[in-house]
Amino acid sequence: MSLNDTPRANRLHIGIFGRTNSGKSTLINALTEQDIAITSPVAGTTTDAVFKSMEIKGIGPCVFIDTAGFDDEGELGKLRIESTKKATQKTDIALFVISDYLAQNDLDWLKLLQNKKIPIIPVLNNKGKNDNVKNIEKDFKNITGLELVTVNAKDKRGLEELRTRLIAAIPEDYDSISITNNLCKEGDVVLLVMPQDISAPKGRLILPQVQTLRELLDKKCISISCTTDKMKEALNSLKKPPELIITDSQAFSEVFKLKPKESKLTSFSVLFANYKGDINEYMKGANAIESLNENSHVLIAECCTHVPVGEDIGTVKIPKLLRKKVGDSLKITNVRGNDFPKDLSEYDLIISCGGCMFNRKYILSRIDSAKNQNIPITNYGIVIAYLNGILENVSF
Ligand SMILES: Nc1nc2c(ncn2[C@@H]2O[C@H](COP(=O)(O)OP(=O)(O)OP(=O)(O)O)[C@@H](O)[C@H]2O)c(=O)[nH]1
Ligand SMILES: [Mg+2]
Repeated sequence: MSLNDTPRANRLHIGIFGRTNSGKSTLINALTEQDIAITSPVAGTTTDAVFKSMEIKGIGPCVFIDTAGFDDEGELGKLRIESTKKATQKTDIALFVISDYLAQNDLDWLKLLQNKKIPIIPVLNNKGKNDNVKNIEKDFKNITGLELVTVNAKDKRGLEELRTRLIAAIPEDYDSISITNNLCKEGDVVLLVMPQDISAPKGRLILPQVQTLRELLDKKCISISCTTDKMKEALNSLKKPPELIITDSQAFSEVFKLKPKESKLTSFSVLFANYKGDINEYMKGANAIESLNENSHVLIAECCTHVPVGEDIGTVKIPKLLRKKVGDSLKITNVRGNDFPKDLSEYDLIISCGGCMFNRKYILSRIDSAKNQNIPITNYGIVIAYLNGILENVSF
């Protein structure tokens, strides 16, 4: 990602689903007017989901996910299905491509997408073979209740209508989700206390900080930033206490001690818990810490795949805090990136990171999975605030 790009996690994710050879990759190339996906007459050309960031006329920044066809033949078929299922977890809108009459596995997959409440735009890629387009369209409508958009991906026909349907399918609240919500408004002074310790990347700020700063500027707030050791001076330089103070979870207790009582306090992780996930579910999850005992098993899921530096939050800080409270024999498993287990039954609590590298849809799908299996789930910032006894002082 270059600094000029909209972060991938913030883009609308459009997943393309369909049987092998239906023309999914060809359609992506046509829509993006680029040769970004490999196409061929061999079924199973795309074997793993491919993510491509794109700017689309009328839609803006988005990510196309070219998936592997979901036919289930052979061992490769099984792998394709797994990778395509994973792609559904990140999909905001699904293009569902057929090139002929519906088959049973089309229907199964339509149902799977519908169950996940993903808006679906069904596309008939008429490769020029079907002179019975009208019948296919009618048949499709009768069976699914959905209206097909007919295109010819190779000749780039029908794409305007498809774009219109795509724009109409963008979830209404897609752009309105905010990081700081009602915590501050135009003209408010917001103090950002951001320790730049050993675990901070060299020469730059981490994504949640950059995104929060950008939002504050857009909202016309006055943002002031300092490191923890300069917080007193920063406060003294102001005529009145800031409306809001935002800090890192790790600096929370220190900042809380210095905080003027008029100022609200929150952390980047708490803000992102709400922005990227479901804070109410996380609050419930934090309460489950009380029922942990020495035989409990906790899963800590980190999205980033970076190699931990210094006192990493997920592998060092949180385990230390938890074991101090619950006991040394508490079992903790750490996973990274996409390796989130499907079966969560062996865990008593799941703690997820802020999710800055993943889109909201994906984090919500993790929360859903935990909810469905009745396993409490919470996140880094909430746990640290809870274990430091300051959760009731956090604003969100
Ligand atoms: N004539 C014609 N051929 C097409 C059209 N769309 C796709 N094809 C051809 O159909 C074949 C399969 O297209 P792909 O885009 O690779 O299909 P896919 O759905 O991505 O297939 P997998 O990656 O194998 O799942 C290629 O040879 C394409 O050139 C079309 O609109 N017209
Ligand atoms: Mg393909």
